[in-house]
Parts: sequence; C-alpha cells; structure tokens
Amino acid sequence: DVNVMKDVTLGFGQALDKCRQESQLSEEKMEEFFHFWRDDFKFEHRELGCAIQCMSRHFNLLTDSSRMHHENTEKFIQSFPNGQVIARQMVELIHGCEKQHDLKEDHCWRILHVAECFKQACVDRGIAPTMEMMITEFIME
Ligand code: BOM
Repeated sequence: DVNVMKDVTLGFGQALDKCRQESQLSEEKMEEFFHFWRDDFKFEHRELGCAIQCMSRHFNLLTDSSRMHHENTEKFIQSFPNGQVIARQMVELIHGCEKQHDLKEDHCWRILHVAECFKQACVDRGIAPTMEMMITEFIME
C-alpha cells in the first residue's frame, strides 16, 4: 500500500541527519530522504549506500554481515499504521534484491544496489509513493 510506504519512508528517513556525517552524504547528494522516490533519482553515490547502512543500523535492521534482519525489519514496518499490510511483502522484496546483489563485497555499494532494486520492485508493483504525497506529508510534519 502506497500510503504505508510513505509513512515507513518518512520514519526511516528520521535517521538521515544522524547518519550524514559518518557516511559523508552531503545535502547536495541527497537533500531529504524522501527524494529516494523521485522518478529521476540517481543511485550513483556510494555515500548513499553507506547512509542507508547507518540508518538501518540505527533501527537495528541489519545482521552482523550487514544483511537485512528479517524479524526486526518486519517489526519495524509493523510499527507504522497498517504496517502489517505490507511488512511481509517489503521484507520479501528486499530479500529478493539482496539475493541478486549478494556477490558485491563492499557493503555500501551492495546496499545502494539493493535499495535501487527495492525501489524498482515497488514501482513495478504499484506500491511506490508519489513525490506529491511525500512532499505534502513532509511539510505537514
Ligand atoms: O542487504 C542490505 C539490506 C539493506 C536494505 C536496503 C533497502 C532499503 C532501501 C531504502 C528505502 C527505504 C524505505 C523504507 C525502509 C524500510 C526498511
């Protein structure tokens, strides 16, 4: 569900500021996390992968090998309104993407590619929020 995805993204995005410094992700490379859903967003900066790793760690969503922790991720998604509706689906989409990129050894690059794959999977399934939704909600917060 598109609306749930919007809320989960904004919740996850709360960790961006905390992670900017350690991942060297400047505002020029990503102003706000919800830009992730822009049609023309480019997954080209390794720093973004490092930032997503840091943000995931912040919410305890990664294992020791920097792969998704399935139970914690499912619980995290379920903590948002109607999160249970998409929790399993999201975990499965991310896991499918992890399997496609498992041979990449650098965690930051691997996570960047997993994130790009996850976004495309959401777009394909019609559960990607629109930028209009993201901006409206972001301003209201
Ligand atoms: O194997 C590495 C696992 C990292 C997964 C990264 C995928 C997440 C992409 C970022 C978009 C996030 C929006 C909501 C996140 C909920 C978990």
